[in-house]
Amino acid sequence: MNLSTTIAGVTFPSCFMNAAGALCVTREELEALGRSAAGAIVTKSMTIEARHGNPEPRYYGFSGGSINSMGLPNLGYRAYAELIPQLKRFGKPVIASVAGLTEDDFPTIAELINVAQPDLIEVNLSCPNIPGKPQIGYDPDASERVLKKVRPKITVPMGVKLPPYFDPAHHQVMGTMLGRCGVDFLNLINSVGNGLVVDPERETVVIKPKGGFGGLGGRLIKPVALANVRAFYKFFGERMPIIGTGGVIDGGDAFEHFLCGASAVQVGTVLVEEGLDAFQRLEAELGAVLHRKGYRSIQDCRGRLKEL
Ligand code: ERO
Repeated sequence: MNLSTTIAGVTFPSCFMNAAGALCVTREELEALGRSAAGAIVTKSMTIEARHGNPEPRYYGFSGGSINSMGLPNLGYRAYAELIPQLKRFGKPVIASVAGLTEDDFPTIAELINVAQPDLIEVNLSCPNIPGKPQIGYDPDASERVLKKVRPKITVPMGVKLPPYFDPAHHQVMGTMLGRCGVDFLNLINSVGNGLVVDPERETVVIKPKGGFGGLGGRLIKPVALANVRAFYKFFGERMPIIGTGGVIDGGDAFEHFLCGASAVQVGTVLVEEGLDAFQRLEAELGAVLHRKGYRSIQDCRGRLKEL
């Protein structure tokens, strides 16, 4: 089965890739992604300075998914700028995920990273885990300022990783704003921010930072992710490629993302829990679903969700 896909003119050999944050901080992890069956190498969101991140424990997996408050551990943008040309030798697209602790960090990082020529740059406006820093993606004016500063600094396609929205009014406001900023693709969604998981036996929270509050991922967020993919797909139609992220545990979950309008999917929790072998399993499972349903490619089923 042909599981290749295209995002903003860039061809991916497989529609499955890691979500920024999952097994993609160090050189070793990024090279392992290069050798794996993943369709791309996505870097951890990078800041100006290298960061150790928040105190541990900061990730917790449970039956419903995961909660994390990693706090942006990363090597710093200069290190990723040096690594990217080497990562491109694996022959699959490299997506550089750019974050920042201030609005001005974003264009600074994007400009140098662009020199390294990743295939695409993803602007992460949705980190939920920096104490005292609200998610930029929940402020349309701040989001517009950042995107308009980044756009002229880069020559590769620019995408935006957004937090989940829970009201159609917010999809409209953000969609209208994104249409003014030269955005080439969307990644929907980042983790569902500031959830709380409780261990009732120990009567404790399960992660240390921020009193136990953290971003939720995995199985339990799939309906929220699908709703955001669908809402933005309906807003933009075919002209805005979407990477669906959230709740992809098996090939059937990926198929649901494609029906809602995604062109590719990213996996976070399942990758952390299962390791890189997850990619081959997901590809086999999706191939079987598409074959059983008579589709020959992802493009064949993309956006075809029926309403009642
Ligand atoms: O804590 C983090 O490093 C982090 N966790 C997430 O779930 N999403 C993020 O975007 C992120 C950091 C940018």
